[in-house]
Amino acid sequence: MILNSRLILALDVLSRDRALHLATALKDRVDYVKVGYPLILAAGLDIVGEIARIAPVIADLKIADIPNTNTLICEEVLDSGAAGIIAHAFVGRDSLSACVEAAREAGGLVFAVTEMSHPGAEELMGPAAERLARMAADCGVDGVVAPATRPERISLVRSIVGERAIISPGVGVQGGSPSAALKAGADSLIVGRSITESPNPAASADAILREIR
Ligand code: 3DU
Repeated sequence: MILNSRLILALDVLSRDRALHLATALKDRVDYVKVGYPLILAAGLDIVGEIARIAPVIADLKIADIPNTNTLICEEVLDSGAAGIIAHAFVGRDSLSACVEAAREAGGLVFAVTEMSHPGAEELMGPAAERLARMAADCGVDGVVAPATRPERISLVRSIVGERAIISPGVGVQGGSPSAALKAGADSLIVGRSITESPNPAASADAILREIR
């Protein structure tokens, strides 16, 4: 995994042109560009390959299906140029292992979601997060996604996943602090709207980079 700037851009915009413009403007400030349903549904799967020619792409499809369907989804998105995928852990060991195997075949990275950053995640995911993190590590994921909105949860997940990467969304608009998330044990921050909706995305990215250096 690339850990230079420790910033992953969440490119949740709905226009192909805007996506390509932002990826180009920010490529030297971020390690990966995370592309998910909003952009892929709006611009088509080819956008993954187009962005991948600018910066490495993590496809955030939060894959959560039976093993066979997970394999098919992973193969499609990895074939289209993604360097990594994000899958849900809660679906179970067999489903997550299917994603790990597909990623290995393609030479890609796989990250498992253990607990999400929004308030609703405290309802069901929070109480299960430690078990999910343990299972994800057992399955051989490259990393996990843990909430920057709850730095203490990042520390807990770190104690479970050891050297595996922790990537953390939830800073900025969702209220999390970039430096607190890294101090708690995150390796990289996933940041979307604080950058993409800024009048000056590059300056906003630079402000985060200054804070975490
Ligand atoms: O709140 P932001 O605009 O910085 O975007 C955060 C991104 O990370 C967004 O793409 C969202 O779908 C993703 N994400 C979470 O916010 C929380 C999670 O637990 C997992 C992914």
